[in-house]
Amino acid sequence: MNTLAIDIGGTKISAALISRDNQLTQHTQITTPASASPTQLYKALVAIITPLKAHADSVAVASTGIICNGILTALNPDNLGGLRDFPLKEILFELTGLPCWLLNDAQAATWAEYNYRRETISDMAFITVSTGVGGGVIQQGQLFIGKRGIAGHLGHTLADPHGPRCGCGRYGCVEAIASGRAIAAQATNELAGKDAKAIFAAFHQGNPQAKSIIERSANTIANLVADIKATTDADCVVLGGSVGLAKGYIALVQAAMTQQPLTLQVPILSAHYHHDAGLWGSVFWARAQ
Ligand code: ADP
Ligand code: BMX
Ligand code: ZN
Repeated sequence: MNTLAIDIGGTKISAALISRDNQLTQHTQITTPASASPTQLYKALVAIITPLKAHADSVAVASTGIICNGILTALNPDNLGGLRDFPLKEILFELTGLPCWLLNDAQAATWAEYNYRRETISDMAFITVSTGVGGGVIQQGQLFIGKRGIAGHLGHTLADPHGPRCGCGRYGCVEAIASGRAIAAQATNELAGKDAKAIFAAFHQGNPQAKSIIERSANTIANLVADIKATTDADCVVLGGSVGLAKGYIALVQAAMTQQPLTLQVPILSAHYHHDAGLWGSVFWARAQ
């Protein structure tokens, strides 16, 4: 039998079946509803779960937002239509009748990436640069979740007190400068209205504005990595998410890292599970419970 793994992000919802012997099949993906109202999210979950549920005996979910006691609340409501107190676990059980395990998306991806490296490291952090900027921290082999599920929300640490307002209500969060949404929001003139993917394409064609926005994002992430090193003495920091995995991005973060004091430098690696780190992590987490 399989676990039905679901990853709910601010841009896309993906799902797959993952068997006991780690075969991933039936990978599907839909766009996260723009408003993500409770009704819209419910409909999206029905659409993604219905074709797969008959082949599963459990459900593992990685979701953007704060997950506490199976309830989902956005920290940055701009990224998920202002969802509050969405009873995700209850709804999944209602839709499948199967046991369900839930984790924040970046915490789940952190758990997957740690498990891949657990023979050689004990302390690491993961950063997803995606719709938002998510994170997770492992110390001595333990994933930090926190009593309220907030631990590791690294995207809402301060990058620039004079920076733009973040959807969480704070000014100058890492997420408000470095995320895919923030990259798009900074674009003007010939790049106005383009998404982060298109801005990366312009960057690779030599567009100076795209270069400056993407370098600002990468510099901000490099500063965050140095903060993580100073706080946790991590053995490495792993990057994921569609911006984090975009061609050339990690090299920019690594280059910015060389400007940091040597003691605060740390190896920056690309996610082994690529775009599926959340799916794998949620399943590994469910098995470990
Ligand atoms: P989610 O946040 O739903 O997990 P992603 O990790 O795909 O989804 O992140 C979505 C963000 O990544 C969007 O801002 C999108 O424009 C950007 N993006 C998607 N594909 C690429 C790409 N190939 N290169 C750069 N940015 C990308
Ligand atoms: C936001 C926050 C985090 C999430 C991160 C990455 C919400 C809805 N999400 O900081 O919980 O881990 O984005 O999420 O408040 P993604 O949607 O970019 O994958
Ligand atoms: Zn914030």
